[in-house]
Amino acid sequence: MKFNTKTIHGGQEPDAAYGSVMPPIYQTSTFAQSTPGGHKGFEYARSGNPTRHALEKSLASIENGTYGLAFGSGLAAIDAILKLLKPGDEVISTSDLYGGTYRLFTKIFEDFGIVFHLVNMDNVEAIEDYINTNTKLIWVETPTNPMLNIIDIKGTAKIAKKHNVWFAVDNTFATPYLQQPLDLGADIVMHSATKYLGGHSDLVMGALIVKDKDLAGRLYFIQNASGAICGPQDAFLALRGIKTLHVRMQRHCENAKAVAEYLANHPKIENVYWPGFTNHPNHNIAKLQMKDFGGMVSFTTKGNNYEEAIKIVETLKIFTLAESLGGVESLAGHPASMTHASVPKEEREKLGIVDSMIRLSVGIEDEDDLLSDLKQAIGS
Ligand code: P1T
Repeated sequence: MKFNTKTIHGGQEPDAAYGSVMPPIYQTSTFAQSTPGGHKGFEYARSGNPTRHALEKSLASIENGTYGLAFGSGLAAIDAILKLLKPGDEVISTSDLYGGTYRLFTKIFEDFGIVFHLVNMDNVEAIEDYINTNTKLIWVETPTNPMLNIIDIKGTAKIAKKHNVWFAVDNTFATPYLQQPLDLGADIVMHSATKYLGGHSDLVMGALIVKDKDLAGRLYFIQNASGAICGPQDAFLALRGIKTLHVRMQRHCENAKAVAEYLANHPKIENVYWPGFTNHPNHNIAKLQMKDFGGMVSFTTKGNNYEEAIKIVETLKIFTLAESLGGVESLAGHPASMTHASVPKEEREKLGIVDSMIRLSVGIEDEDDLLSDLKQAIGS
């Protein structure tokens, strides 16, 4: 089955009870048993719920995995991966990360004795310098949030395999429409399903997808033991969102290209970050491992003018100033004060997340309206 069919049918069958084409929302905490242990596959809704199960099968299908797990948020999904580790274990991660992931690493798990090496992965061979016998996990976000750097998934997978460490990819920005990390050698794919998978800014959810049975069993054990599951209503909404992922992504990519090109030619804009530019430092890897360049664009104002950036985000009308991304509607964010406020200013600036940076999640509205909105907000 091809991807555009999998989003609609992958892992899905009409419901066994009445043949409903969409799975019912099983809004229940528990399931009747005829005798202790005598149930129809579900006993308690933290351990499993048929609506969540339908979503988990869809997730596994679209990422070319075997097992899917749905969580209450993207961070809950990352939290579950980190619980595979023990004090003293080490993680090598991209330095350029969603601020909440950085906070989870440095403010929670560091206190439990996990050691994090946050490194620039432009050259994946540099990863090997940090590998030792305690290394258990390589964590990659690609494209990164908000700098839109691209990390070589295949190259990283080779290093992970050589040293026998788990390799996880946060595929939130790309989605499986653009890249399928398990096919490129990753062990775990993670999503903030809050974003493109849900696609309509109406839920908060996380997802993990793996191929390996033993790893799936360990992650399921953590999901059930720690309990950060998603509810059935949200599972239903995510399933509905996934069914249009391919058509939405196509338009996100087209509109983002138009926005990036408009900004790159604007005299009041300093830098535009979008992996589709041939002069983007990782453009060649992006071309190799992604089908298109995604719906996210970041930029800075001329002379790193903070006041000008704030004026722009306040003046935009169709782009709503808000956290998050990946919904059908366009959003604008100010990473330094919003999504990346938990990264210390000095660290942020080293990564390029300056105070005049604006991050756009380009939606699927009419391209002309989006460009007009930017024009009226930025001026000429
Ligand atoms: O918000 P949550 O569903 O818990 O997902 C966390 C997360 C993980 N990984 C990436 C790449 C993300 O972008 C996020 C969440 N990001 C935002 C809320 C944001 O506006 O960037």
